[in-house]
Amino acid sequence: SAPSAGAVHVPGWLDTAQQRSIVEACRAWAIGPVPMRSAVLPGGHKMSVQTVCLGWHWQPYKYTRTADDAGGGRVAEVPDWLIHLGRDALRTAYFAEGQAGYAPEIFDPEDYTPDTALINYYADGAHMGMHQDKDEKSSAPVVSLSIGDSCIFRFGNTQTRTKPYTDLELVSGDLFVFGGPSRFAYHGVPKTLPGTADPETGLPHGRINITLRMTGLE
Ligand code: MD3
Ligand code: FE
Repeated sequence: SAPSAGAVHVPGWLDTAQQRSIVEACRAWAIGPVPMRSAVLPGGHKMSVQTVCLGWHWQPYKYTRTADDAGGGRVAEVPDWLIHLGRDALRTAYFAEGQAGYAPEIFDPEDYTPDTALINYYADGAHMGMHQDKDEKSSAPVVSLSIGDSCIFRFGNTQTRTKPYTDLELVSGDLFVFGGPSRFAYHGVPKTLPGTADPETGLPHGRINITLRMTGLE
């Protein structure tokens, strides 16, 4: 379905086996070369979400090659299989026949080479406030994959962090693509729904969200 131009939700896009292998990869990335951590905002607030990055290291509000706020190491590369999964996500979201979000003008999947992936882990009680993703120097779509506990995802507008917004549930296996005008919309995760994860994915507790992005940096 398409709540706004360029935003396409594909429920249940990843099957259980795919989710299980992604969870396994995330468990390895969470350990190193740069360990998963809660980023600290410039005002001193420590985010409740924990993040590990691939390709580029995100810290509020910039991308660096080395994790100078987390030990100084260099983050792991984005693996080819994840880049290919991102292209496949765009093909599904924008090009699939009969797809409500059909919008081939937004971005050609064959040109999609995400150079960073942010892996967010939500333990029970973690949330993410309303924000825009503006640290990338590219308007290429963001691909979002959800695994584990369901969450309430709040999708807003490009002007303010307040209403109007739409709350929807993201479930394990869901794909969401944010391109075109939706790319710079405010969004957040007011809460997860603990106890809703299927242990068959390898993540019995908590929620993982992976976003693939093109930073436009070199
Ligand atoms: C809409 N993550 O990492 S994913 C983030 O579930 C982030 O962890 C949330 O917001 C999460 O920055 C939401 C959905 C999402 C991701 C990026 C977007 C929605 C977006 C960028 C632009 C517009
Ligand atoms: Fe975001």
